[in-house]
Amino acid sequence: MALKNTSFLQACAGERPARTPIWLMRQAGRYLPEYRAIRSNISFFDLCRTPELCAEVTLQPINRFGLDAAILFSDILVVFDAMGAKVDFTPAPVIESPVRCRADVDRLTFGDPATELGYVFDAIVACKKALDERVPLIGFCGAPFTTLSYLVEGKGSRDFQHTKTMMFGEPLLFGQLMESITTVLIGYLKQQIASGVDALQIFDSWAGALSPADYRTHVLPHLRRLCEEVRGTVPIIMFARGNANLLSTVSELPADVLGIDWSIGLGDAIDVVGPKWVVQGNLDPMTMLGSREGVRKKTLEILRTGQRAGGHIFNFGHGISRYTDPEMVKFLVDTVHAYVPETAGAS
Ligand code: 1CP
Repeated sequence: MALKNTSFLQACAGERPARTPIWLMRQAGRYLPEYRAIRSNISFFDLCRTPELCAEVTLQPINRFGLDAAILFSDILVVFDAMGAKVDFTPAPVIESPVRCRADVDRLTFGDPATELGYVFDAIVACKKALDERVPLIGFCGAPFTTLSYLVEGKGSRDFQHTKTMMFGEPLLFGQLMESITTVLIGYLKQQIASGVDALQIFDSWAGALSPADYRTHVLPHLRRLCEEVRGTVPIIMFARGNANLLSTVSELPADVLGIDWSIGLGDAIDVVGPKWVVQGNLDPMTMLGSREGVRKKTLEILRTGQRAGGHIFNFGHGISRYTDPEMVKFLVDTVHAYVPETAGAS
């Protein structure tokens, strides 16, 4: 059976499908009443561990909006089930015993994701079945640094005190932990591919905590290994958020698509990474809390600018806000799909 809508995968490959494809980071989630209805009966992590419900939630935005790709409903933090770290959701994620020293690292287990995260792979199979080849399915993981930061800080952080204490104070330990995490992530993404995902996104949501020099020294080699080992069968989207000055460094990675956050104009991002890269992004998701006219204007600007890149996938520059009106999302998707590049009909 072949996919019915290939526009997203075509764009990943640097082609120009008839319509610019669109999907939205965090498209399955709290802004949707049908998601909140399911969540009212089950905890967040239990939801992640119930494949049939993951499939149902994954398909909710697909059924409503006609997006061009689905993203697996799961979380970057479930991978801790393969590392022997316990995470709670109260109501934001919290690691039970943060990992701060050598003894803490030694207590981690770094098991085989193929056996420890079976519920994720079952969810992928359930999603593919429910999607019935309508659109591709995107799998994902947190990048090594973002994953490590959660382990070390124990939760979200503003200054990354503990992560940087380890990185600058015990660079060997930091490097070993990055290496072990990366090995788990490689197995995890490979098993996602084996289970049927059509593309992968690596979320380095906390990349912006680091200077470009430290990112290059302490993070880039691990990301390179991750991309190199996983690459080949499905496209990889690399999304590093929070500091547009990291873009030129990130563009050295062997990925297929670069996610662009909203802190930089898309045109400036293309100037930095070069016209060959396929880019994904980058509407500020908070624009959706304003007027339709504002959304339309900014969306058209991004679509026009995307024509200058090696390919363009429309998305937000970070996850959708839970306060977004689903009607506005419908308006956005329709606006993107109605767009015809100015050059397309020119003689
Ligand atoms: O119902 C709820 O209250 C849970 C809210 C929620 C949802 C819907 C969380 C908790 N995670 C998710 C789903 C999720 N998370 C997806 C599903 C697919 C989709 O995009 O529709 C994905 C891809 C993620 C990835 C994720 N989780 C990231 C990377 C993306 C980003 O936003 O930067 C991060 C940082 C997380 C951690 C996380 N999980 C949940 C929350 C509230 C957070 C952030 C916590 C923090 O900043 O400390």
